[in-house]
Amino acid sequence: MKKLFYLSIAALFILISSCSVGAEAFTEDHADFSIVYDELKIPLKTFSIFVLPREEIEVKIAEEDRNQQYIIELGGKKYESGSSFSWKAHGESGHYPVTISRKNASGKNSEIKLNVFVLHPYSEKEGEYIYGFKIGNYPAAPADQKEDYSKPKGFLKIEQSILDLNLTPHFKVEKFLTNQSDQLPQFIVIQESLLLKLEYFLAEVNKAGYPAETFGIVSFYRSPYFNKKIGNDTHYSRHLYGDAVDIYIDNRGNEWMDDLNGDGKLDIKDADVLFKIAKKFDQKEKYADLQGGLSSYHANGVRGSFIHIDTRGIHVTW
Ligand SMILES: [Ca+2]
Ligand SMILES: [Ca+2]
Repeated sequence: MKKLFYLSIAALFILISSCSVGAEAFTEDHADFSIVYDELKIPLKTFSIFVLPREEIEVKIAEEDRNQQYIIELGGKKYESGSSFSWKAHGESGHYPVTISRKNASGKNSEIKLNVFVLHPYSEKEGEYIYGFKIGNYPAAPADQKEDYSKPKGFLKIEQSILDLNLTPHFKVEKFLTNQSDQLPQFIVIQESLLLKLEYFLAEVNKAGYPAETFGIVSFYRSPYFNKKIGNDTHYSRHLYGDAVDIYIDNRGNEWMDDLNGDGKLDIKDADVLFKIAKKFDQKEKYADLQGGLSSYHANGVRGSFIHIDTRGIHVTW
């Protein structure tokens, strides 16, 4: 009887410790295959893409994973292929979930959930507004960088119903709200490359010994109107184009950068911890396509220190 008692105590202990470990440990949440969309290779079990109404979408299976068949489930129908899937996006703006899974596989890593968001095309903007939300005016693109600085193709509408939705394993829609307004809906610009960089960088930060389940976000999308309003006089901030984000680590949940370097002070040295990891990140061959701008910023009266990262294509620091 006594033995049974000790056994159950031991079992309980194992149960409790495995639960707490499970709750804290960061997992990359990669599937056991990758898809390729718009030249981005995506291994994440949850990802999101942003397209125009009726746009042709092509999702490929990564070359090294084409040794078997895959099933895509979209619009209530299933299709099978060993290499790629093409379809036409819905004509109406909204959220259209798709799943891609390995055929005859049932493991929890054998499926990728792909959120297809059909954007509101830029042409729906009337004057400085889109459906009552102020955007302002995008500047004409500089002649030498037409592609990177052309007007966004469309806007993602953020409504209450999608706030809790995961765009990627560690970032929900609510993370990308803009400070421009505390009302919904909001309209933002968002790029897939930035989502991928956020997930890969979060994984690298964890590997570097700074555990975090997600990042706090100071600022993601800024409309030209809002960017000007908060005092930025640059017309070409990457924040206007949806591929820049200002981030910090906030495991304490007080919306302020944590004391990452453990010196008892909350200042730019904590942001510099992330800066160093981000610099190494941009130099890795594996992440060459996700390189971008990088800078750390001092805390001020209303927010803690943070770093800016983006995916402009070249590594530049300031
Ligand atoms: Ca904090
Ligand atoms: Ca510190």
